[in-house]
Amino acid sequence: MKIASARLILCSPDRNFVTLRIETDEGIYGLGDATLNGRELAVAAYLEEHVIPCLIGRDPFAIEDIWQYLYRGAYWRRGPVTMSAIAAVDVALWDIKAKALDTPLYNLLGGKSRQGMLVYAHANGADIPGAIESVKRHIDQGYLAIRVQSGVPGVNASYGVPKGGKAYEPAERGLPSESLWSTERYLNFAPKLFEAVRMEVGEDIHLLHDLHHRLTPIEAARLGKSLEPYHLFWMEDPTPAENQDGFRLIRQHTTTPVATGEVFNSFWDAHDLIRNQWIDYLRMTIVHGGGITALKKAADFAAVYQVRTGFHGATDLSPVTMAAALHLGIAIHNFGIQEHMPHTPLADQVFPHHYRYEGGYMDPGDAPGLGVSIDEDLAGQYPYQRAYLPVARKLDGTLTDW
Ligand code: CS2
Ligand code: MG
Repeated sequence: MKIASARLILCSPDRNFVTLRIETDEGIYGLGDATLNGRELAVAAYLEEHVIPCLIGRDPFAIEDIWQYLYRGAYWRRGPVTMSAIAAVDVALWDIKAKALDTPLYNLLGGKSRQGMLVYAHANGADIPGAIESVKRHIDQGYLAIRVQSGVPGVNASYGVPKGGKAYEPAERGLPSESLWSTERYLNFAPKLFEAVRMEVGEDIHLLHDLHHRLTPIEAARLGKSLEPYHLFWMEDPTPAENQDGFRLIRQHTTTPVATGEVFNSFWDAHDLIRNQWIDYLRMTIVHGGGITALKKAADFAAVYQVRTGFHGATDLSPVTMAAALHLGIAIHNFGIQEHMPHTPLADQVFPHHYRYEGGYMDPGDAPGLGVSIDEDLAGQYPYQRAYLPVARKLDGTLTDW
């Protein structure tokens, strides 16, 4: 079998997605997600101009060799654009191989090592009563683990809280909006939120919280400590992770478990965090981290240190990435939890898929390959539109991490 052609499908069914379709000379095709939120066309150009020409005529079964060719062979390494492009190729090739062997992809990754995968939902509200209401709605849908975000009094737009009660979606069409942030107000508020939620839902529901890189290490340490009575499943992205030593400081002060990695694009971003046991959950994204080939290695390294996975699963990753995360997660031993932020009905229609949610768990389904296809006619009705993530400023106007 040979790779005969490859092309990109750009579409915007409620949000932008970049999808790579690789075709073989035997009629089998594979899909890979190449979406990098707010920078979509950079990855599209990288694939179109630099990667696709190198793929034609290669053996699609030689996944490791093609991965190394695109990584080492480029000379320039890492970065979200490069790694998302490599991931798109990698995932499409795994899809092809599993389809060719007529088996669900998880069987090529070791086979199922659990029946279902615990997932967490997103609850949010403009204030504490609103957040509690949202948590209860998710409990009614069977979720056993729930991330809770709430508006903070005196802060005009908190992370994870949508305008007008809609489902949270991180990108906005047009130019970036700006929001204001106050760490002081947030730090005083967050323990009150979790005290109220825990009181309302009891001890059996897992609660998670995303700090979205907004604190310094010592601020995150204070927050982790103040949240200990409410025993969170994790606090996510407590501080920017470029300086990995910051996590040592957090660890010295609190037993609240720590998750990070959604902006990492290489195993090397996580290496020190894992080998020093400064984190408990690795949240890398299949698409931005170099695909299944790269994430399987990162997960196996993490397993040695009892660090578990919590693959990023926001709506800016297409159903192709969600399927890839589910196939990998159901196979590896150190799976921890999977983020489940459902796509809009329209996005689900554009990407028909076999993965399913039931009673707090998801599974990838048993269709050969990834079990995801794309309705190109429908996709064609929703062309790409420029969109950005918001940027954040402190109350005095200083630009800060969103
Ligand atoms: C978030 C994301 O899912 C998460 O935990 O941090 O919503 C993140 O903001 C987006 O993926 C950014 O594109
Ligand atoms: Mg996050």
